[in-house]
Amino acid sequence: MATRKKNDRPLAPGAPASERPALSEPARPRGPLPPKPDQAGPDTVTATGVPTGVAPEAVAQQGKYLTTAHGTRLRDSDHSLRAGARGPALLQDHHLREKVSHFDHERIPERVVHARGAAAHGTFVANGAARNICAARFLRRGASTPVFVRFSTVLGSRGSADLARDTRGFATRFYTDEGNYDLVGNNIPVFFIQDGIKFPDVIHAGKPHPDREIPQAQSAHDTFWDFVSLHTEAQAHTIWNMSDRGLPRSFRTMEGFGVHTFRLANAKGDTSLVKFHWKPRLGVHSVTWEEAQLASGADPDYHRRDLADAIEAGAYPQWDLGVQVMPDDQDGYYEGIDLLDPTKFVPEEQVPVQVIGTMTLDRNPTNYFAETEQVAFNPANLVPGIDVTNDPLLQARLFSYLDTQLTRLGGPNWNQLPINRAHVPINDMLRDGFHQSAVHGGVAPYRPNSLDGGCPFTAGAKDGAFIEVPETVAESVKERRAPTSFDDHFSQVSLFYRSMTPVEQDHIVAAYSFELAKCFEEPIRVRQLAALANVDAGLCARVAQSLGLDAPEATVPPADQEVSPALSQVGGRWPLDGRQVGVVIGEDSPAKDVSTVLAAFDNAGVTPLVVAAHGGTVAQTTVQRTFATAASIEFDALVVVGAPGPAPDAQPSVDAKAGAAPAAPVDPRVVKLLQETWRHCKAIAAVGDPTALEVAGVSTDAPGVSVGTADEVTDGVLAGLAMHRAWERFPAG
Ligand code: HDE
Repeated sequence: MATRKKNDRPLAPGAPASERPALSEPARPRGPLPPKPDQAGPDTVTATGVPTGVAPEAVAQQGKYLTTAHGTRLRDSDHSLRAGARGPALLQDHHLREKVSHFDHERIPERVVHARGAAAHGTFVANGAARNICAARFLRRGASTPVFVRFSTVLGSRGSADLARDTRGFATRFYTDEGNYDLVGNNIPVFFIQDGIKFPDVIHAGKPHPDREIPQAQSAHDTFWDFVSLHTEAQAHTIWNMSDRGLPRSFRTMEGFGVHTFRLANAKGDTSLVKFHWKPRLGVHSVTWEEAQLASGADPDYHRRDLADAIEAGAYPQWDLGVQVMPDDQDGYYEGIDLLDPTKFVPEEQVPVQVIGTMTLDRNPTNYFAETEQVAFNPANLVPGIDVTNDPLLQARLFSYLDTQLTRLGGPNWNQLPINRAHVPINDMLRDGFHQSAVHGGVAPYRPNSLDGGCPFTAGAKDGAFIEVPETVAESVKERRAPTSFDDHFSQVSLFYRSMTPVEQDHIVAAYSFELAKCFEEPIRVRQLAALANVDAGLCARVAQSLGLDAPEATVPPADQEVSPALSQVGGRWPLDGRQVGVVIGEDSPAKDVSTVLAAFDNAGVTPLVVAAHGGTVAQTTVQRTFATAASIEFDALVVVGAPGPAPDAQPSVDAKAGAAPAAPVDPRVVKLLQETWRHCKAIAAVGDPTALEVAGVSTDAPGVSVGTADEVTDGVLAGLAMHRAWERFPAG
């Protein structure tokens, strides 16, 4: 119960106003209240990385004795309490009921989109380049801010495969000293729709068919293409999905984009409009469609494993955060591009990306559920200096992310979960609700109040308050209408296709051909071809030919012929950190050559994985993969040292005496590894004996293939890895 202050007087019913206590609020803030439990930092080091004084084992449940949820030590957790060893279980068994009942409720609803994801902790360090345009303190030169990043696919369920052709989420939380800032972006800079009211439509169309719930995690089906061919503003995003961007090699090799235009304000209140970009230090790389399909079977956790393994190996992925800065004349256009239309991007040749800081991910989550699953991002989590614009897609997101957590995380207090807590004191007046873990002090969670000394007080600009940028709202007519500039659905789609290299265009043609061939309804294929005719006549003709349909004529005037080379991801030489090379050896492989190859890769920061016929030791080397467990998709290059030999269990055929062919000279599983590596245009090498390559049909003088001494071939492989793929070989039969 509240303690009354000395000068408080109970108000007599009907007392004249002159006798009532003064109603004015206290005018000055008093010192801070003692911290409430929910204001303390997260209980575990995993959410903050900062010691909290709470022993980790106290919350990690790694203490000495097993207890019930209420702390009573247990003697037995393996047998239920029964009426005799062979008798019925007793209702009295509290531990049985507690254990099974808790298990029954272990699952929470998965995210309605972006259900499948993987995450990591890290740090963002600002270089100060944003000082003239943004007042946010975490962008000051040298400021170091803890971050948590979750990458995801969009369409698939939580248990779906990582390498589905899809957009990837790239959501970053900055735990700044002004509160949480969430940059909830994607690996594609444009979106399917221009207005958030269409989001349920595009997602319903992309998710599995409602009758049989197939197909899982993919867009190659009728409802998706039905929608995007009818709602042609979706073509902007769809072509990125059909390009190599839909199949990242790794989360570490993806760009990230804020998508919308945001408004930055500096300390003087001057504003500018920006697009956010994350640029991976390792470059942007993808896998081929065949690899994606193989990975979906052989290793559905391909991206999740890659991220965790790289961090564990010390190959910490890094991204530079950059901004394209446009003047804010409050009409939202820049040289003919509508910056409020999220289906449009600003070519980097037109407005260069300026780097404002670098993010390093260096710590894997301790517990997937507590951190990766329970993290709840929200584009409305902004800090002073960063504000939203009137992009109608962003405006709807400002509502959706808070709303969805009420169901997914079971109530309004999800922001108290360790991974969601800001690393600053929280002084809200939100109270009660499911799973309230704070024990709030005070008696006056309302404003104005006098009983808690008027606390908490509102802050002014000088105290670091978030103040919306004053913006003149140009149109004041209440209406459901898009501006006419939103009607251009094709010009940038054409620009994107034209800017691709020939091999990237081949991939796009193949992707449309595959996806549309998976559609049952011919009118949908025909309608999508009509959309492609407005993108590029050549693209349309090639897809039409593959489908066995006629290519229609364009219905919109042709776009201009400019290109944006920055859109292509082919070319350049890139760091090798965390790349993996398969090293196939046999009993007769010279141990010296094997150790030379392994040492060279180790020194280059590349992880060699030794593959042999059986586990244990072969050629004095520890084996990491056998012919049965190795899959080409986990290697960025393949080296065969000496002759790997025939299958170890290959027996002479019973017909051998009758003159049948002898056992194959190279194990067929090695041949398959080589053939796939060849088709996927990865570097291949043989130390000494090239027999295995020849048996597999690998042309030894093709780009990206080297045969020679251990030193020669490792140089060749490292050069091939730096270029990612020898695309000259594509398509390789
Ligand atoms: Fe999201 N989106 N979204 N989205 N989104 C969610 O929030 C939504 C959009 C993005 O790793 C949900 O907590 C609406 C654009 C990412 O936890 C939900 C609209 C972009 C993630 C939601 C959009 C995104 C989400 C599902 C149209 C790129 C995963 C669970 C107005 C800029 C975050 C959740 C994570 C997640 C709604 C459009 C990115 C339902 C209504 C555009 C990366 O609130």
